[in-house]
This record gives sequence, C-alpha cells and structure tokens, in this order.
Amino acid sequence: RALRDPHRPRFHFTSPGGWLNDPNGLSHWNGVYHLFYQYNPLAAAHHRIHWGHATSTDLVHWADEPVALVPGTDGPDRDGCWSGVLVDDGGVPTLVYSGRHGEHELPCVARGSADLRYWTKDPANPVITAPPEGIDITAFRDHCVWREGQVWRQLVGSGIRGAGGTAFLYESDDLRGWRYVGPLLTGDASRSQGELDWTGTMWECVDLFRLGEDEEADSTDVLVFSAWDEGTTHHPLYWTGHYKDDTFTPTALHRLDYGGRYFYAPQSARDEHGRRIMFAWLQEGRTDEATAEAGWSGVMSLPRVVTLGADGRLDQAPVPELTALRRECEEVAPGALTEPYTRLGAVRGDQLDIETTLRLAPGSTARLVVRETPDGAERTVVEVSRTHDGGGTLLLHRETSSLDPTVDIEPRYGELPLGEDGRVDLRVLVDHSALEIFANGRALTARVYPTRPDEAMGVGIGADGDVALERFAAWQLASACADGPRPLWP
Ligand code: DQQ
Repeated sequence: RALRDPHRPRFHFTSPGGWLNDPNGLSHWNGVYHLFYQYNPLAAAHHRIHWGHATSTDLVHWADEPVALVPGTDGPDRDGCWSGVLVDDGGVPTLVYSGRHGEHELPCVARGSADLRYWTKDPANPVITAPPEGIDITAFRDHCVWREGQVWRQLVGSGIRGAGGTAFLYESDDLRGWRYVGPLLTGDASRSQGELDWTGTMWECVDLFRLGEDEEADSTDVLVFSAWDEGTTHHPLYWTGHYKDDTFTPTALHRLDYGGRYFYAPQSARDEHGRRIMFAWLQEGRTDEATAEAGWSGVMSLPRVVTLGADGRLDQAPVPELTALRRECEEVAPGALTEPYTRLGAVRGDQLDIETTLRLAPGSTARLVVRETPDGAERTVVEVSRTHDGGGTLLLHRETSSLDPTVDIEPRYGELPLGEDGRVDLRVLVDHSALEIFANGRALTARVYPTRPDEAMGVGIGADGDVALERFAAWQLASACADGPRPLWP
C-alpha cells in the first residue's frame, strides 16, 4: 500500500512502513552514517516505539538495518524506547535513550556490537531512577550526552510546572551512575502562549552544540529544543549563547524552521568531516484515518548542514551530497519578472530541486508556484517579499495546495534577512508531499497533499513590483530509495 501512495517521498528517508518519528542516535562511525529513528513497525500510529536503523555512506542512499531496540517484555522500557543519542564510550557504541513504562520515561543505556547492529540493554537500567527530587516537573525524557574533560555530561529534557520548559544537567564517570548538577536553563511559560516562539511547558529533544569550535574565543553555543505543550505547541526553537560553569547564558531565542511541527524533534551530530549535520521529523498533515489507510507515517528531513551565519543565527542548507541525484536541468533566462504569474511549460514534476536568485526592490514580492494542477485549482505558492522599510518575509501558502478539506493547509511564514540590494537565494526541494524551502539560510519545511497528485506537477514564477530574476535552474531529482517492498523487520 505504502508503495502505491503518490504522497510518499522518494528522496527523503521514510521507514519501510508503519510509523516513524524523531531521528535518534545520529552518528558518523568509521565512515558510515547511522540514522536511528522512532519506529513502530506494526502500524502507522505512535505506539510501543522501537528504534529503527538505517545506514548510508553518502547521506543520500540509505540501507535498512535490523531494528536496533525493541521495548522489553517487562522492565523500564516495556512501553517504548523513546528518543536518545549514540556516544562513543572508549570505542563501544553506546545508546542513551528514554525507557517508557506506563506514562513515564527514565534514562536507559544499551551497548552496541562493533557494526552498531545489535544492542544489549544494561541490566542496571534505568540509570537515573527518578527525576530531580522536590521539583514539580511536566515530563522527563530525551537526552543530549557529551564528553567534557574526564566526565560525561547529559541534558534531560523537561519542564518545571508554572515556570517553563527546562533542561536538567547531569554528570557521570561511566554513563551508568549520574549525579544531578542542576537546571541548565529554564524558559518562560508565562510569556505570550501561542506565539510562534513560545518556549512551551516542556522541552523535547534538547540538543546542545558549539559552533565555531576551533576559535574558542568566537564560539557560540546553541541549545536546540522542541517547545511542547499539550495539544497546542510543537515547534523547534534554539537559543544562542554561552555554556559555561554549569549554566547556559542565552543571547537570543530564534525559530529553527518556520514550518513548526513539520520540522520537529531535530537532532544533530558532528560528522567525521567536522560538519554539524541535522535531521528532523516531518509530521503528517493528513488525518489519522488517512495515515492509517496509507500504511506509513512520517518523513525524515533531508540532512542539513548547520553553520553560524554572520548575523549570529543558524544558517541551514541541505548537504551538498544531494546534488548527486540531479538529473535533467531546465533554466530560465535572467530578466525582470513582469507578470504576476507565468507557468513554466518546460519545468514540471514532483521530484524537483529548484534554485533561483532574485533581487527584490522595496515593496515587491516574488512567487514560485509548485505542485500545480493544469487548471490551477491546486497549487502551492512560495513567496518572498521585501517591505518598503527593508524587512523581508518568507511565506508558504498552502491554502490552495489541496482541495481535500481534511488536510492541513495553514500557511507558514517567517522573517527573511535580505542580501545586498534585496537579494534572495531561494532553494525549493519538492518530494511528493514533502517540501523543504531554504531562503538566505532560513528554512521552512511542510507537507502538501494535492488530491490529484499525478496532475499536480506544474511549476511557475511571477512577481508583483520590481523583481529581477538573476538565475533559475530546476533539476529533476532521481529517487534515492529502492523501488521494491522493504521488509518491516530487516
Ligand atoms: N518523541 C519521542 C519522545 C520525544 C518526542 C517519543 C518528540 O522521546 O519527546 O516518540 O517527538
């Protein structure tokens, strides 16, 4: 069933079937990239979560590996093996994950075989037996673990009731015995609930890393988390700041991806080339019933390289390896965009990589339309605009992306820094229902579900006001995954 679904991406990683959510245990181990993920092989629903596993040598083509973690028949992870990380414990690959039992999670550890295929859970699990005493917490799960001097350090995602989301800091000599150090940082739950940068009541999947690490003096620490609140809030944010003396002193708070829940629970790792690579989970935008019917759920984002931009924020771009999938290319000659909209007869498809450079005068808007049906009734519109006072906006209109009244078609938007003379470098990757947009280093990820996917192949461009098109190239992208069925339990 999943194979026949026209909404299933072909160059994004998806699970063989069933349910996928967060990326876990990201690592580059002896030249091989390992991507583990929250997985339910039995149904396209979030239930009794396992750890799926896939490997790649190029970050483009992935091979399914045996399921890495299975919930216990009893014990601390009997109701699920929730999110976590992989660390190198003196040459032994070691997982730190959240064992779920009943409605609660606690940190657990597993040792891996040299090929990272087979995992043995530690008999001492859970390695932290209770959340910090005397604090009224909202949750306690997800891990970021690193080596600092002679010790291991760990963050556990949490929230302090009435105060806000938080990350608790721990320390250990052996990954088994942990001393509580204190809260690293706490958000502000009272602040503007519902705002796009509200930090929520719980921080899921905290991820702390340093950028510019070779120049200690100029380095910036980044604390990524997924702001969560029951039913209302699911979006990735990050603080920039400085981590020192057991605390994180924030400089600023930013949105990580303007798609919100469509780029959720990101996790990153430094690869053997020194790059910071990030993945996240693209949730579904269709109903649970439609998802169950499709037989699969959840898309892994394209791997992104994350760097520090000149403005002190994160710059995000798909890994350059993806260009290996580029096939036929169509270009549009440079010139002024004088029409509000022109369909590009030569460019069409549902697996595309589009790169364009635009120059926007104050008060102008440029648009790129994808996944358009011949009658235009279904179309997805990416817009970049420049206001009269010089500010920029990146906007994704999904209101007309589907005639199906049950799918999510809410627009998404965020602030766009403009280059010199209103320059915008825009890259749009279309992979069936998955859409990843990068504009001047900012990212916006979402899902779209046209009801006539086989016809929704059209692409077009246009503008209001004074916009120059300096470059436009669109490549057909080859599929990265095998055509045949994949065993759910390799
Ligand atoms: N998903 C996991 C949790 C995490 C959440 C469970 C984020 O560990 O907090 O599948 O999507």
